[in-house]
Amino acid sequence: MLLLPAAASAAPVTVEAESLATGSGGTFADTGASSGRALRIWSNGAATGTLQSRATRRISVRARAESCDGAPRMVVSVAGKVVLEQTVSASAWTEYAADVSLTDGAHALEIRFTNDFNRTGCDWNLLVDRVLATSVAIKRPGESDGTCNGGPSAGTFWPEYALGLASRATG
Ligand SMILES: [Ca+2]
Ligand SMILES: [Ca+2]
Repeated sequence: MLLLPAAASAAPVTVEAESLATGSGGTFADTGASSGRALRIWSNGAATGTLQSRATRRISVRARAESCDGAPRMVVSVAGKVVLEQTVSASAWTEYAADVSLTDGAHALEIRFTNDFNRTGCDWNLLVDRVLATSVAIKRPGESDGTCNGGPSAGTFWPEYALGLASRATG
């Protein structure tokens, strides 16, 4: 009998923000962005599309802000459920991520800008490059992969393993 490990990884899935549909923004060229373009959401509203999930366990959104006296708020939903709610204060491209657990297949993806602010010389806009869905949630260093090799259950801290990782990392 052949024992296969549980599906732990699949190729990451990328959704370019500039491919999303929105009535509240527009795309622009950016040499620092994935695929050379990004989406500027300039007023309150959503950009929507489809995420093809393959064992998705983590969503990472690459975003940045045009801001002053505060910062735009980004709300990311998958299949109608909020998975990430984040103030985007960085003016350089930054990853904002959250652990999720999605069933395989197509899910509605929505990125919403909720707090536009505009006065003379100051306008908040939410800039989004892409959404990356990966299959393995990022573990903190030292967390066990599970009870094989005599370790504790998955997710608990295992100092000996962490020390082994650290010594191997510096060796
Ligand atoms: Ca604006
Ligand atoms: Ca892009």
